[in-house]
Amino acid sequence: MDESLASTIREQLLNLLYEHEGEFISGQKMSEMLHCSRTAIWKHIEELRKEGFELEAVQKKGYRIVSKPDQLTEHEIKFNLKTKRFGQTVHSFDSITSTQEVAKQLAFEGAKEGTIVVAEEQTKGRGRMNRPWDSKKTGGIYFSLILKPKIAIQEAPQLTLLSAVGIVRGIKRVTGLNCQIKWPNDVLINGKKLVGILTELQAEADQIHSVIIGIGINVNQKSFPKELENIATSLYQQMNKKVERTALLQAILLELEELYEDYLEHGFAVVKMLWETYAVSIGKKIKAHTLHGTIEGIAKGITDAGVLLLEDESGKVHQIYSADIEIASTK
Ligand code: BT5
Repeated sequence: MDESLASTIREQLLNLLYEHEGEFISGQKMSEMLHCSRTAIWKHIEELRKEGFELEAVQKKGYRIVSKPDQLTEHEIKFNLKTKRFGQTVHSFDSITSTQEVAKQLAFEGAKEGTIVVAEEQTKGRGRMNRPWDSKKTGGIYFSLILKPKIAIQEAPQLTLLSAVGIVRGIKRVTGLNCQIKWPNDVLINGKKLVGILTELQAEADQIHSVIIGIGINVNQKSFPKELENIATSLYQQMNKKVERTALLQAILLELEELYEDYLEHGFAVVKMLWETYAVSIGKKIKAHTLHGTIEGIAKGITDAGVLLLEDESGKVHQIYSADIEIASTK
């Protein structure tokens, strides 16, 4: 059979099984609905089992989904996804250098806004300033979202803050956990880093062509390499149970889309307000390590552009555009 036809039948078969989740559907019915033989259905069922689906077969009743593999494939992500655009086009990979690189290329080639690139593993996952992002196949989510907002270049950092808010809300919705945001791009839980966000721009002559939001979430990792043990955490470590990554990704995409639509229509105000309710560093004594040196002071808040305001001992307020933040005390 033609390979693409086989994969469409398989996809339709999966949809049928999902739609009848919790109940049996007979082989006869499936073969009628999908216009193929019962032998073909049986072969596809076997293929799905090899992929990690647990499918129960009972004589005279048919087949039933017992459990599905927690894989971030296009089908899994798009099934029952409630968004309009975010995640409706998916490029998924088992292993890749960095989802950022592929997303950049796709954006350059005209990919639609909302397209995501997702991978089970990145061999060159990176953070800001080319720092490495631990992206092994140990249960994290690594994805990049392509945006094409009509905003000024200097407003683009607002999208990092918007992303952090969407992620915190998605995590809360699926797990019930409350995370905090550390300016500008860390999502923390109990003081340890759970999520990193990397915002990269493609622009020409003052005009944004696309913004690629790269998001790495520690979900089901049971442990981390030595150098990260004290600073990183995963949802699994926090809850002592596995989290379904597809459901989490879907919830985050939905939160991000809602915030983004509001942002494009009404501006940064709502995101700013929400961001401040989740922010951990505001009002605290912090050290901002910038490319030009370290400034110490009290974090006063963020401006309407998403810039951090830091008041030093002399009362001078510095505008911080980019830095690594160290929270010096709980004052
Ligand atoms: C970030 O950088 O936090 C942004 C990370 C973005 C990763 C995503 S994954 C999908 C997409 N594709 C990519 O290639 N990247 C994006 P930064 O603030 O510079 O933090 C980097 C620092 O976080 C490292 O120097 C480590 O100290 C720490 N780190 C590395 N891996 C980590 C992990 N898995 N969990 C927590 N901390 C980690």
